[in-house]
Order: sequence, then C-alpha cells, then structure tokens
Amino acid sequence: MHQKSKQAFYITTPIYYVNDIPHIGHAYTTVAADIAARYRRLEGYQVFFLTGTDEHGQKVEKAAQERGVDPKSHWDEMVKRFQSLWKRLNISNNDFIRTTEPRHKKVVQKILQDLYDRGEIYSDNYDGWYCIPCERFWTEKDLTDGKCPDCLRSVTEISEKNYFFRMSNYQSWLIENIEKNERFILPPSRRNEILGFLRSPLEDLCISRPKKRLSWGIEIPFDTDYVTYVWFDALINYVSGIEYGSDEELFSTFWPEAIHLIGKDILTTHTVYWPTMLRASGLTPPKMVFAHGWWTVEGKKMSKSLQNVVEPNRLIDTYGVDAVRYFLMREVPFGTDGDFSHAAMVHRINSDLANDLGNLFSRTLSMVVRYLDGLIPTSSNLQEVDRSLQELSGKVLQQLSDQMDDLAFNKALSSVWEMVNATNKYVDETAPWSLAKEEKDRPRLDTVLYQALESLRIIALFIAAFMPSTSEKMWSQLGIEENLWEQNRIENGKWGGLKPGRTVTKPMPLFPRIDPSKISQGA
Ligand code: ME8
Repeated sequence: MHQKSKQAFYITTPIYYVNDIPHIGHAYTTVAADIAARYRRLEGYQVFFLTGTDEHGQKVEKAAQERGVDPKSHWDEMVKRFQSLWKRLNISNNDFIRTTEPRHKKVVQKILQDLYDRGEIYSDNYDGWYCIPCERFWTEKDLTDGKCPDCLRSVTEISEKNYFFRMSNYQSWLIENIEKNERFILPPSRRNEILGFLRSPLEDLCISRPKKRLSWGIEIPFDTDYVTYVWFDALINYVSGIEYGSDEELFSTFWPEAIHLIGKDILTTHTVYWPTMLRASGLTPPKMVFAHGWWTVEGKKMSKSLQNVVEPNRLIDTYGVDAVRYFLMREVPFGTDGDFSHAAMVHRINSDLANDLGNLFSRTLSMVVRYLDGLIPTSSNLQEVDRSLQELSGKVLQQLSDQMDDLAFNKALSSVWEMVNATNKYVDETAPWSLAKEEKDRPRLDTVLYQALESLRIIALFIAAFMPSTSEKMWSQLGIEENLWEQNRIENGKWGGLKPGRTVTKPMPLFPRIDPSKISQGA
C-alpha cells in the first residue's frame, strides 16, 4: 500500500568559518537548530538538519598563511573540533557539509555556469574600495571617515575586472516577496531592517575574486583566472547539502521547507543575496530566515583580544551538556541579544534544574519506591486538584505547538516549567507522605503518585528536544520501555500514557546543585 509521505522539515545553521575554534555563538545557533529538528522528529516529521563549515575565502586563507600551513590539511583538523563539539553537545545533524567537498564545488560551478549562460552574470571593471576582513566592496560614498562602514577598519583601493551577478534586477521581486510573506524574515524587527535597506537601490553583486589576490576558492568555470566570492560559494551549501542537481527526490522533498537559522550579523547575505541568487536560478526562496541575537560575556563583547571567548567544551565540563543547552535557550528570547555570565548560569541550574525539576523527580520517585515498592499505581476517583493538573498538561501541549512554530524556545521552556511548578505544588498540597500513614488512604496515595509520575513522563517528553540525555534518564528511571525517540509528542503527550504495573527505579540526581563559590570566572 502506498503510504502517505510524512511532512518534511529542513533546518540549517550557518556554515562556520574554520579559521576560528568554536565558541558559544556557534554552539548557540547549532543547539537551537538541533532542538527544532528533534522537536519535529518527535512530531513525526521527516527531518533534515544540516550544518557544516565554510572553508574558502580570504579570512580562511590568511589564517592558514599566518600559521604557515597548507589550508586544506590544516582545516581538516579545525573541522574535527567542530564535529567533536557537536557530538558532545548531542547535535543530531543529518549531514555535515564542507565547502571544500567535491559535491559542493560541483553545485557552485553548475549554478555559476548556468547564470552566466543566461546572462545573469556579466564582467565589468570594478573601481572602488575593498575591505579584506569583511570581504566586501564599497563605493567612495559608502565609507565612514574613509573606513569600512561595517567594521570601521581600513579599506584598500582597487581597480580590476570582475564578474557581477545582476542582483539589482530582483529588487522589486524581493520587496514583494518579503511584504507578502510575513514569516519569511523573523523576528519582525529584522524584516523591517531589510525592508528599510531595500528602500535604496540594490546594486549588482560582485561574485568573483582574481586569483592573483586570492587563490583559495572555487574556480569560476568560465574564467579560470578567478575564484568565487566566498559568500556566493557558502550560501549554496544549503542546496548542495541536500544534493541539488543530483538527488532530485531528496532535494524536492526538503528544499521548499528550508528554515535558515542565522545570527543577526549575516542577515543581508541571507535575505538579499541568497533569495535573489535562488530566484535567478529558477529556485524558490527559503521558507524562513530567523536571525537570532548576539551573546555578550559578563557584559562585554566577546573577543579574542579581551580573552573572554566562552569555550563550549569548558562549559560542558563544568556544568554538563544539558544544563548548557537549557541555559542558552531559556535565558533570552531567540532573536534578542543576551549576556552570558557564570552567575546567571549557576542560578538557572540551581533554581530551575536542580531545585524545581530535579527535586520533583527525585522526591516523587523516592516515594513510589518507599511506599509502593516502586510499582507504578493506578489512579481512581479524580478530584479537582488532580483534574487541574491534567488540564494544565493539555494546555501546555497546545501552547508548545505555537511557541515552537515561532522558535520561541524560552517561552516553550517556561510553559513546561509551569507544569513543573504546578506538579511540585500538587505534591505539596496532596502530601503523599501523610496518605502513606493510613491503609485506608492507599487508593488516594496511588492516585496522587500516579498523577505526579504521569506529569513527569509528559515533562520528560516535552523537554526531550531541549535536554535529550536528561529526558532519557527520566524515561528509563520512570520504567518506560518504549523508545523515547519513537514517541509522538502530540499522541504520547496526552494524559494517561503511563502504564501501571511497571517499576520505577531508585532516582539518581538529574542535576547536582552547584556551589557558586566554586565556580571561577574563567570556568
Ligand atoms: O559568518 N553570539 O561564519 P562564522 C551569538 N561562514 N552568535 C554568534 C556570536 C555571538 N557572539 N558570534 C558568532 C560566518 N555567532 C559564515 C556563514 S553561512 C552560508 C556562512 C554565530 O564562523 C552566529 O550564528 O563567522 C553567526 O551568524 C555565526 O556564528 C557566524 O559564524
């Protein structure tokens, strides 16, 4: 029988430059994408989650030159650092694309050749200013006091032949596309920023760099004296990563669903260059580009010179992977800037994780072990207090759908914590320890402990995408035999799924409390 195909979900992170070791900013986007991907898998979607590395361009070439090494072999080492961090962070990407891979080069060259053949790319002499760190051309009037308007560093005057993509032809199409799709660029402040930018005439995009200036790139197929501008090359990863031009089925399943998560620093490339490149190539724009904010560290911009770059591996060593994932998503709304501090991190762990969730879990399981020999009881004769816990759980199930559609991760977590807090209150109010004293109260004790356990099962399912290993621990200690990752958040998120008669185990602490005085600022 022909099975109805599942709904598809395609999510990407930026591909990170390999000239730098991964920091908290890279981890942030990648963890967010992972949560969205895991969440959709738990809703039964067919998911493709892509991340990778950006290995061409001047920044990368310069970094290799400074180290006196051949770029490719050096970057192999750096790529491993990203890949091993993603493993430690429990990132569930389906593929990892490197722009130095033949499968990517092939697609870049195919798109370039096709655009050239159809007159979408032309050659012209370029006279102007160039910012090496930003890899961008500027006209005289763009400059700020003679410096790059973006990074305020010195620019170099150049005059050379280059190739240009007729991006300006697509300005009115782009404006219309942004205006009619309210969710194409999110959050709305970023959409307004781009609409504002598009009020000035859009220029054509220089997409080549002469090899004499930069050799580390993908050769332009119709002029071998040139390599491809790094952004034109890098953006194409989003289609080469799903085998555009070679696996039609994979590509056509996922491309129309593409959601790009990016930092606010790379908004123009993703919402102006990329959709117009796609349009000119006869492809639809991505479904959504979501730009998140930036992290500062203890109130300061993160930078190598300030030596305050937050290294995710050290955070995991100190706090544990799930606490790091939780903090990043809970502390600030996705889309807004945030500040990382060890004090805030310790506070979140001690209050939300160790105190609220961890204590609830361990005290509930301990009571089931102590009073019921670990056996999951049945519930009967529900009272108002039981029903309101159940109703809250149903409400959170619904709320999560909208919140996760909007990538409002912090709201989703605070909804789940409403349940955590309500369950703590439920346990306090129903006081199972008093019910355990009298045999006549046994049916009520069974009901109360069943309700508390069932709430914890649903909480474990709801936080699975955010804190996968914590959920797995909760799941197995709750005595549930079904595979957590084969659950459906909606179906199995309904009240009553916990099977009586199975046995819970003696609880192991989920999150040890952290003594704030033991955490040094440099941790
Ligand atoms: O831009 N806070 O790569 P990149 C939050 N290769 N996020 C931050 C951050 C901070 N302080 N610092 C960096 C590139 N990021 C290109 C992308 S995509 C086709 C090519 C995150 O290594 C944020 O997601 O400089 C930003 O967009 C990304 O790191 C840039 O990483």
